[in-house]
Amino acid sequence: MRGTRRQWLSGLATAASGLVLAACDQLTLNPSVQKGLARAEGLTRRAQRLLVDRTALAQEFPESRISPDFRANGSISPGDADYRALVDNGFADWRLVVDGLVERPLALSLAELRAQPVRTQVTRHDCVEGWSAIGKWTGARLGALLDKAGLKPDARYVVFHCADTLDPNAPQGLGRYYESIDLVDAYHPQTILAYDMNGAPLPVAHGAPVRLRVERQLGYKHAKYVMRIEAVADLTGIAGGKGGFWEDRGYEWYAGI
Ligand SMILES: Nc1nc2c(c(=O)[nH]1)N[C@H]1C(S)=C(S)[C@@H](COP(=O)(O)O)O[C@H]1N2
Ligand SMILES: [Mo]
Repeated sequence: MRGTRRQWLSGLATAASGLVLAACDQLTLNPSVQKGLARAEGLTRRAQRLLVDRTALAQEFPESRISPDFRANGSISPGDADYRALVDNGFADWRLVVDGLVERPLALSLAELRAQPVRTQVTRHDCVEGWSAIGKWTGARLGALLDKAGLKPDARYVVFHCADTLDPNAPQGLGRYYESIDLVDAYHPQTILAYDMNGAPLPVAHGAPVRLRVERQLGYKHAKYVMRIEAVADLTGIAGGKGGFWEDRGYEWYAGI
């Protein structure tokens, strides 16, 4: 046989790839394989759509649409002694703690928080109880704050620990409000720690000095009176283990709208 080893090798490769192609053709002609492929493709498309939807922006409105009466719900005047002391001092002693699975834990004063990357948005709040209201929110972008603290690789959720005891009859540690979101929502551009509402400092009824806005989810996810943001790998060890005050009482953890 004439020809170089290289030619022989490339001929072999061509023959082999032809075989692979033929095998693939036969496989893709097989109806049950076709069905399987179609299913896999459908799954991929659904998964992709979910992802796309989760990073999409929530609708924003012109200021003319701001509700003249934005209802306050859940805790509206926490009686917790620690919180009352903060209110009495105009929140001068308040510090937002960012800790857990982070490289550089933070403890920011309100002035320091106001100096962080900011976003303003006019959005609609939807409560599961069936009411909605539109408000203008200004606050620190959560993603930028988490980058400042430096998430460790095993961090998967952020937990918001609040100042208010919503259920005083619950056993020790289970009556405080808290919430959690995953990193997709934490880094969503509209996820902010709001300190201003409708152009004025956030009132106590709406969560002073800082409340979460996580615009792709229902009202109960929007933790008010945020004291501490904890990065965690899983939620099972916190309070009732379901990731939030209402979740521990049966609500869905992911409350997408
Ligand atoms: N800390 C805390 N956050 C909370 C609540 C609460 O009782 N305590 N209630 C939730 C619910 S059910 C809703 S609808 C909104 C109400 O926010 P608003 O008072 O600004 O209307 O806050 C959410 N965040
Ligand atoms: Mo709500």
